[in-house]
Amino acid sequence: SKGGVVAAVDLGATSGRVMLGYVDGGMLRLEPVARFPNGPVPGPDGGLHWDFTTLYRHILAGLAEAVKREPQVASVGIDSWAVDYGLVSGAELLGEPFHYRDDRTARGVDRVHASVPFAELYRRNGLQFLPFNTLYQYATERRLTDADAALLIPDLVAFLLTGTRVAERTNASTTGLVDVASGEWDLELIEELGLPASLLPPLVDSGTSLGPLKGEARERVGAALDVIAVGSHDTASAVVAVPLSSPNAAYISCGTWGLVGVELDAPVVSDAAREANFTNEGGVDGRVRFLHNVTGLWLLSESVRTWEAEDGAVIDLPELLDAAAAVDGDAPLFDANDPRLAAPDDMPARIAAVLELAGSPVPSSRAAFARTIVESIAQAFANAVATAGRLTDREIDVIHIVGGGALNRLLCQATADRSGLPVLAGPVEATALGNVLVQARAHGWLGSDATLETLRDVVARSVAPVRYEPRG
Ligand code: LFR
Repeated sequence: SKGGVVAAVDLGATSGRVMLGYVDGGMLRLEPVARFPNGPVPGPDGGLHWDFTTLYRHILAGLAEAVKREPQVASVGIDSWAVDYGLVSGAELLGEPFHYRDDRTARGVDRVHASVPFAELYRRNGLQFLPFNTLYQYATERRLTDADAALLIPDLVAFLLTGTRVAERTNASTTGLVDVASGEWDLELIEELGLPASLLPPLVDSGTSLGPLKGEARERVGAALDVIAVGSHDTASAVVAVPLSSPNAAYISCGTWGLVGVELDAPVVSDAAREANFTNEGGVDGRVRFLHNVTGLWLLSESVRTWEAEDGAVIDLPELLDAAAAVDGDAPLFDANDPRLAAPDDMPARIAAVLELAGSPVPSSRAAFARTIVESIAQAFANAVATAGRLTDREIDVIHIVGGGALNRLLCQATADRSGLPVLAGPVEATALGNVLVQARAHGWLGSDATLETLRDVVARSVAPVRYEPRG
């Protein structure tokens, strides 16, 4: 049967990777090629930015290594976290992109809501309120008039590689400027907000070829690889690779964030959905990712980062989680989505302050602290699953956890226990798998009429999930 090999670039908030994906006989296998760190960096303006220049260098080096290992590689797809963008003028990037955790967004929220109230925005763009949604960032952006395009991170990478300027639809849906009903730029809204529509490139669906690598990129990588638009929002690619085992399954894509929800054919923008802060993000093939952002492993990774700085030594995470699992008694809980925990640095102190203010005991050991974090995330997951079921009139009967969180056994078991539902954990690399599968389909390797269900069958055949039963 048909098959081949493609490359996937997957950029997360704490690390990026380049992988090779082998598709053959309806099976799929990933091979890691390069992994590099990522995170917020202070800029000369005092703001929080991404070091995109370094990320891009890693991407080129990773792709060069992929081509060296596998000269037959047919194409590359790029996905990343959502909402953030780079401004370009001609071929030049105008400064390092802002990080969505930069606090300028608060000003943007006030400005946007002063011209278009949130309830109206929700009816039009279907997005849950997150202070960093791109439209709020644009409202504070000083350099818009210097630019001739605003490109979301994966589109920016694709542009630097190929010279093609597009906005891939799944990620564009997170800007807040796409009409949730039509899937097109909401030109009226863009005008009401005083934003230049000319900065926004044409929307394309995943599966679209953006052309071959050009110029310096082609030289550095050593091949004229074709770039194919995938579900360029990492969460959209992850949802492609959830091996949904029931029509009433919920999913949690768990990394830095825990994206908790269900897949729908049509958006739900009811008052109840708005009040529960559920989003209608664009999925691959026009599906709707009806979900809620829960602050996920960010709480743990930021705590670990603080402790490592205190110790001047690396912490073994599996060991810490084993110790956390062994802690006796009820762990005190806090609201994982507390906005006071959104910014980087001093996470243990800030969680302790939140617990104290609520009159809860503050865990005295790191193990007990980790336990409290994981149980609080699991409780927020269980609540969001229940809400997703209520808002869509579904009797949720199983939860799939994909992404790095699927490796966290304490979190998976706690989610099963707190929701009363079985948890199926895996695949861990769902995002890269979804990226690869959309490319494989574009090459015709999965048959001429492959649907998302066909793609999920490939995942189900290739990766066996780990099952966690709820304990009474
Ligand atoms: C996950 C994710 C979420 C998005 C957040 C910020 O990596 O893409 O879906 O809300 O990051 O971009």
